[in-house]
Amino acid sequence: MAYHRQVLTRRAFLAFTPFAVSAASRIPPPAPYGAIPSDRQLQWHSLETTAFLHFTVNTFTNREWGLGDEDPNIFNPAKFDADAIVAPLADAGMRGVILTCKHHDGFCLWPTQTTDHCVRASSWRAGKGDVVRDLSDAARRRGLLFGVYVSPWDRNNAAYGKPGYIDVYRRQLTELLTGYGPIFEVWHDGANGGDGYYGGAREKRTIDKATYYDWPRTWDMIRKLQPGAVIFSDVGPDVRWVGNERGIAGDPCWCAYDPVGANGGPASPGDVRERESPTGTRHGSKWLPAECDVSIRPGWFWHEAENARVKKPEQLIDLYYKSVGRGATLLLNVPPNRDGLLNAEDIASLAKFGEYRRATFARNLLEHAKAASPQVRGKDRAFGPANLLDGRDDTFWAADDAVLLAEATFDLPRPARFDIIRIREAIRFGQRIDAMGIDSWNNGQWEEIASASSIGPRRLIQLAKPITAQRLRLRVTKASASPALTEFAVFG
Ligand code: FUL
Repeated sequence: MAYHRQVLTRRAFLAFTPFAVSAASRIPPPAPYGAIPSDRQLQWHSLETTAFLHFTVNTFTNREWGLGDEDPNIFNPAKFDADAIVAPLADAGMRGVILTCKHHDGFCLWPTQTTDHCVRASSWRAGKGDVVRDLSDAARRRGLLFGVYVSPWDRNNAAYGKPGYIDVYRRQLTELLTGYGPIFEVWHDGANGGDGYYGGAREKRTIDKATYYDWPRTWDMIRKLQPGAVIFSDVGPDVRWVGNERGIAGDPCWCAYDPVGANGGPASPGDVRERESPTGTRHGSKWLPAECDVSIRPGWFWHEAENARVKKPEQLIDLYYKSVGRGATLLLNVPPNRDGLLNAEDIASLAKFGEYRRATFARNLLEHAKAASPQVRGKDRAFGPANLLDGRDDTFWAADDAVLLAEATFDLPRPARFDIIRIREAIRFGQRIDAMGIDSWNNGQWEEIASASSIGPRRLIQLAKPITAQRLRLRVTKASASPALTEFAVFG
């Protein structure tokens, strides 16, 4: 519910703010440049970090990809507790959680009507359990959004590779999108086709990735059932895979992207020229921002042998800067174990990661600075640089249409010591800035302390060492349209 309310608020805001600004100032906001985000994408950008839960029969067989011939009875997480799984994720600052409702093995974590290969056939809770129900409820109780991973590839289903399976897949999606409240993201994996059990056939089935799934119809169906949900795949249509499973975005990382198939033809989920996914397409035609999926462990599923190889808090922090800090979203996988709980090692890392984020980003040290700029749109305070410091994302500093290079200065009452800089563009007007620099006033002159290319929804810059400054300057050094920025912040 909360999610829909937020979407509506955002929509109302998008509809009215430009008029409100222009009525007050008689100066309209800038016209959008190039591709722009939809409401659902704007909402998704604001999440920053979300969690992935890989959980299925593999957790019990110690595999990464199940064959599809597993006995449902092996799925028996005796101490499964959805609230206990969600709590450490929420404490770490995760704003949503995506569950592998069905992985490639085809085992469904909810009592689906489409197959017997599901929790109903397992001895867990005498066949009455529903992992999707418990986790979606627990997520909402903690204020997290809920999303679904539903593998297109199904190594259990006898119809996989034949036309009939597409109907099964759509019915599975329909059950998940109509029975579990608001869904914020639908995740389509790119791994498609190969060896499997396939109802006992035990053979290799290859599909034509471009045509088999008829993706446009499935996406249409998702739009109708959950209009607020973003759809993820190698090619979107809302969120793109970043091109690696290490959690690292490109630098630059542009929000626009025009995917091309591996062989230069049309792209589809599972068939994309991966080398372009990390950076996107600078002047691409679609707003298709990157999501960085990565596991806290070497594998996606829980394996006893990997308990000692859980990423340390410092590694998670580093990944945060290399994903969220480059304008992407971090989707961090934390797999439940055979008890149906998170492991102590994973919880410990998450806790420190959360503490770091809360402590570091608590307060913009520039909050009381005096901001000035010679380039203010229509010389109107409604577009002045003070908007960069007010902690709101509906106000912004903007220049006149013909002005591509702009600068703003910030004078603090007292020197501040900081080592992190955060900048955000007002992305509802598109990604306009190509490069910028940040200077500090030092011994009577400006000295560049940082620079960056793509900004988009967010750019975080870590300085090599903390600096102390009382006067700072932000310079847009290259732009494709007059700059519009919503935040400039420093943290120590
Ligand atoms: C991959 C899958 O094959 C992995 O098992 C995992 O689910 C990962 C997130 O996507 O393509």
